[in-house]
Amino acid sequence: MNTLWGRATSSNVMKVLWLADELAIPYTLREVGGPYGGTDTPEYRAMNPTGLVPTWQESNWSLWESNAILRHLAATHAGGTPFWPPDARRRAEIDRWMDAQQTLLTPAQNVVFLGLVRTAPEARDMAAIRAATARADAAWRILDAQIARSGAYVTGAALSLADICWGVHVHRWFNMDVDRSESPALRRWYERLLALPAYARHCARPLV
Ligand SMILES: N[C@@H](CCC(=O)N[C@@H](CS)C(=O)NCC(=O)O)C(=O)O
Repeated sequence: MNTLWGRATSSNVMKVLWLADELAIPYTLREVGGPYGGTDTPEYRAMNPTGLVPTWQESNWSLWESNAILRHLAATHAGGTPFWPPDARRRAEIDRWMDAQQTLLTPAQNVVFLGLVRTAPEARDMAAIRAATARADAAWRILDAQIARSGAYVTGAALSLADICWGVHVHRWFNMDVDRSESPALRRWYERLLALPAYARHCARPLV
């Protein structure tokens, strides 16, 4: 039996919820992290020494880092191939955008999201939030240009793991009160994602 350890309000957990839904992978959700706690126990740290979520567990084997979990699930379940095709160049292009979500987007967007959504107004560092908004906007402009070139999805005509990695964040981006550049291709892509039942279920939630 599979167990997903995490909380549904986490963007990195949303990635796994979304893909598991697309591929009809069965699992039990064990709520840990954030207000649930439970990530400081020796048992949890033995599975995931970072103490973060998500962790994916298959009987006596477990895996952490959300993007590694996505690759593992796509590689081991029916229907996963279009999300992470075996062709080396196609796979590298998807991996590149997955890495860019972690290294380019998230360090900036996290400051904005945590500052505006999870920090009381009187405690906000607005200078830091404004600077991070500019960096996040630059990352989204890069993706906007990419989607304008590639067509429907991040790396082409088909939904892939790259869309999952950036897609969990675009709902937050369009629903925070921030200065955003015009990004028509990004907006059309977001609307395309909203039409996917698994995205609507797990990712298009009120921001908390
Ligand atoms: N690079 C890691 C980052 C994991 C991470 O930062 N998770 C956040 C939630 S999105 C977390 O665990 N926060 C503390 C908590 O929820 O207790 C991944 O992609 O899995």
